[in-house]
Amino acid sequence: MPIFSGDFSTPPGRFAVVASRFNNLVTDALLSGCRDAFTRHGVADEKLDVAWVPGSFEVPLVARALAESGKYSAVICLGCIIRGETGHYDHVAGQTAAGIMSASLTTGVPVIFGVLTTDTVEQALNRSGLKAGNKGAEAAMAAIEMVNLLKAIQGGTQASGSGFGFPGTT
Ligand code: INI
Repeated sequence: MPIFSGDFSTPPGRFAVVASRFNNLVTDALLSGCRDAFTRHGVADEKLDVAWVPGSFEVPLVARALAESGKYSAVICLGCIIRGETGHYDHVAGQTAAGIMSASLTTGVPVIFGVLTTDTVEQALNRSGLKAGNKGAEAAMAAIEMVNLLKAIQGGTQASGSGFGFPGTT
């Protein structure tokens, strides 16, 4: 019985990051953690492209465009949505999560959810490099694992006509 798993060896291809400028004190730190995790796993900065969007709500459209371009092994989405006094948070958080999942399923490219959804600024800061780790670094690790898992499932071959191929490896 084959058991597939993705390891954390240096993955093939290029990676794209979509980062939201809203709450950029936090998202700058998420991007920094993401880059650092990639670098330490053999993905140099030259293999990372970054696209900035105004807010998390705009992330899914750009993530999908990047995934559809066929240039990237995975797309990492970084954002920070902090609950306010109105229902705005629920709409932005819900649609951002749904849009990111949709971008992944419609393209077949791993599109990783590195968007913080917190009740307070303190919780967001703690998850972007303070007491509770760095969600951007976690997102990079999830991307590496997913790319290597899909590669293992495909037996390391390029799947024609699907987003599961690994750009730059054939
Ligand atoms: N965008 C965020 O990324 N985080 C937030 O906390 C946030 N809040 O609270 O409003 C937010 N709003 C902007 C939204 O993502 C869009 O950019 C805007 O609505 C324009 O479409």
